[in-house]
Amino acid sequence: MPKTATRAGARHQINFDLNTWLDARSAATNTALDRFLPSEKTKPATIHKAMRYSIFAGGKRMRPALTLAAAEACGGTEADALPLACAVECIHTYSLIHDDLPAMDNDDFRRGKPTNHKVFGEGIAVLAGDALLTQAFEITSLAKGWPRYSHRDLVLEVAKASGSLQLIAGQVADLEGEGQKLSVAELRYIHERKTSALLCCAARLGGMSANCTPAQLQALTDFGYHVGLAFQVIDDILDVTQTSEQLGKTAGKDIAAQKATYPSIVGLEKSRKIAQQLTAKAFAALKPFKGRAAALEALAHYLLTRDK
Ligand code: GRG
Repeated sequence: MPKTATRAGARHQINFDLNTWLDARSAATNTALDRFLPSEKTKPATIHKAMRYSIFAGGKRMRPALTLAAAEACGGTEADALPLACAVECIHTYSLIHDDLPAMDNDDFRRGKPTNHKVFGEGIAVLAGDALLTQAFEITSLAKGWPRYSHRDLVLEVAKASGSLQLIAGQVADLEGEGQKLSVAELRYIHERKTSALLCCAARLGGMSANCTPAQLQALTDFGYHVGLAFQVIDDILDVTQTSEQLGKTAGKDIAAQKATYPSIVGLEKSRKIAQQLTAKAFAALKPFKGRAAALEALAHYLLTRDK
């Protein structure tokens, strides 16, 4: 992991050991998820096996990391942020299971393993996704409420990001855009909803778990929005530059499905520039934290330079 990152165009020394930080946060997230999800033996065992199969298939845990890093930046604790980090990961994993179904992207591999429906069949995969979505709300209800952020606020935050105006809207536009020539503005509409909404929600929930100030919440919103957009531009780039083995999912899917992407509309070089510009805006959003957002900075840099 490089320890320097570009902040708003200038070389900026971060001196932050993200690998060690991420290993510890991923381990804490996995332990908490293991506690929140019913065991594989709980009846009906098939559905709990299917939920756990995808949750523990080896995702990068970037959304929980954003929640925990945002909580740290606002002076919060890991214990208070963990339920919300797990809730976001449940929503994310549900969306991947459904996205991989034959009725959607029809993918055989995810997180380096056969997709949920390949192992458990389509019916159980649909239900495993549904159950993880529902589980996310149960976990959210178990998080601590605060003077500034009640349980109602937390539930609303998760519901809005995953509902028909955000995550689902992005997926609808993505499906309807297949085979169409889209403008950059139309592509950004998809990215804002399909990807950025949940990353932004992850960062905001971290702040909310720390009873952050309205100014801090606004900074996390700006940060999450731009990091989320950069994340999807990089995802589009990796789809054409990496192998399926490296990605743990089928590479080259966007071209095969005739999906509009940044590389297909503006080319690879310009796409890389756009991802850098978006990341610079994310760094700029962290100004109010005055150096207390080292983990968030390191994460934004990692998301820009990742190779899988
Ligand atoms: C309701 C039927 C139904 C389906 C919902 C909302 C939805 C389907 C799908 C979401 C769309 C989607 C998959 C967006 C892409 C976001 C993205 C780039 C995901 C990959 O995230 P990573 O790289 O994955 O963080 P890991 O596996 O590392 O967690």
